[in-house]
Amino acid sequence: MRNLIFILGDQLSPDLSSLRDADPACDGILMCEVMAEATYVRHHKRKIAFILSAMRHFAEELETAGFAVRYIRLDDPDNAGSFRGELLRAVEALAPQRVVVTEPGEWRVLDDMRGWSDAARCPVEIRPDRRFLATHEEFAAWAGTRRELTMEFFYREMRRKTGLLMDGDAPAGGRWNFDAENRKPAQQDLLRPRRRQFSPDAITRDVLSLVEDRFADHIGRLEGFGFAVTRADAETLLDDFIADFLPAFGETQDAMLTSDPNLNHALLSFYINIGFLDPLAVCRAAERAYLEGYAPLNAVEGFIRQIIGWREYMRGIYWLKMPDYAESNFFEAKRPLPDFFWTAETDMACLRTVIRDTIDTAYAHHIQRLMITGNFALLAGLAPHAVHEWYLEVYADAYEWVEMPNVIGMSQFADGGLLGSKPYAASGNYISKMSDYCTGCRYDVKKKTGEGACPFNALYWDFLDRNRERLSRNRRLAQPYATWSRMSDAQRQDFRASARRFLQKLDAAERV
Ligand code: FAD
Ligand code: DLZ
Ligand code: SF4
Repeated sequence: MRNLIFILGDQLSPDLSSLRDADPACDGILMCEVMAEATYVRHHKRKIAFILSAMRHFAEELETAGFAVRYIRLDDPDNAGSFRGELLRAVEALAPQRVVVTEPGEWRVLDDMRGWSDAARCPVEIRPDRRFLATHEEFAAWAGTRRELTMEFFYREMRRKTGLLMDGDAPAGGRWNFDAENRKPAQQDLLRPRRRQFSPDAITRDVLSLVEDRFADHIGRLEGFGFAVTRADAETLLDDFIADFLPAFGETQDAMLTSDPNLNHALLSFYINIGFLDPLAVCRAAERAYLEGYAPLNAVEGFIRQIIGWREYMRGIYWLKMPDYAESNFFEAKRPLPDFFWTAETDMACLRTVIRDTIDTAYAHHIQRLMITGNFALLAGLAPHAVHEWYLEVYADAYEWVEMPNVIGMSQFADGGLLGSKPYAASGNYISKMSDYCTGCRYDVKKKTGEGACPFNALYWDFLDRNRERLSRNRRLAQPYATWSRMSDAQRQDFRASARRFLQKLDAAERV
């Protein structure tokens, strides 16, 4: 054998760099299902089932293309349990001239991978992942020239680089960013099309029973599993999104509704991150909808910005700052996550709804992740590393390169503002404005303190008060700090006492 090409579970793309010059006549493929990857955090059952089924279908695709695939299943009695162990077994069995692999999406895997060549006594070529627009070097060069790493400026570079939504050198419509038009609350829309679900085929059914059997104690439900597990089906979902949801994607991007957790979001991150959908092709499809007059500019620009802006930027930050980034803890927050993060058993309707949906579907949209669970974790002083592990565990689109900067940086401000200019901290008023959660809540969002008051209200002021040293010089927080200063001493004490009572209940594992 010439090359043994090792393909990881989130590298399911036929144009992957490790497959660039692959020749079925002399190269072989290695893919393996290993316990180490399913348990380094205790991933949601649905996430494990999705990845394993997608891997098995992709292996079939490669076999149809003529490749010999060494596919190791989780229940293979000789399974070594880890990437390294399976690589060593494969090298011993197949004696390739070299191993070729595309760089992984997580630092811990790359760190291990760097030792594979010595361990296997075989050259290992690690190729860059070309499924992103900016290379690590390009991102580092961009970052190196700036005092502040503002995403908006990076995004403009990516617009210029790709030509997406550009009229020559100028942005289409005369503005780079139409976000101001994308902050409306949502109304119930009974005509909103339903999401397509795929019935599990024989491969998926096998995987579902394997996961139920091996990971019964992991979070999540498998009933109703309807993910696409092939590239072709993921492309159908992209077509559905462009036709049915993109036109209205913009306006209600930040809104939340109890009865309609997805609104017009794409639900495509699973497929983009695993390699079924090419991010640039997704953006070109959205741009086409705009050029053909099918979707408005505010929607298409907002959508494209998430992918060539935020997604690329997050990856850039991750590789620029790892491994130290994982331990960032600007506020020195230490509190463990309350149990309700795994059970949804809380009286706070906003958290209960989002966590319940997360347990059921391994999905929540951006504002639910940022302004409900993330906001609560920030205000309640939960330890950012534990918060990061929870997000990595529960969402089916979560891989460290994208999850960690979103959690540690954007949501928890644990990097002290490298990534965001102010913490995404909000009181109940924001949640009440952008969602209908408060109408079904035991707490009263209008009540500031005392029995029955929305906990977010006191927690918000207490968070600002307790972190005054760290935050009061932040110009974007001047207004809330001025409001805090104008309050009477008694009012401030009331907020502090209310927050303290709530946090004591949390620490005592009482129901909140
Ligand atoms: P849409 O809202 O429809 O957006 C379209 C696409 O844009 C997404 O599919 C995704 O590819 C991209 N995108 C949007 N926002 C971001 C962002 N902030 N960073 C990177 N890409 C983005 N995204 C992940 O892919 N994996 C994660 O583990 C993850 N963890 C997150 C944790 C927190 C605390 C927060 C605040 C955000 C996180 N995100 C993560 C970003 C975002 O929430 C998801 O990408 C999005 O909800 C996926 O759903 P969608 O496909 O319906 O996205
Ligand atoms: C997340 C995951 C899981 C649960 N299982 C596997 C697996 O069995 N085999 C595999 O190749 N990949 C898996 N993955 C995805 C990897 O964790 C991912 O490829 C690395 O974290 C690098 O991003
Ligand atoms: Fe959440 Fe407060 Fe609204 Fe209840 S009242 S749903 S706790 S914001």
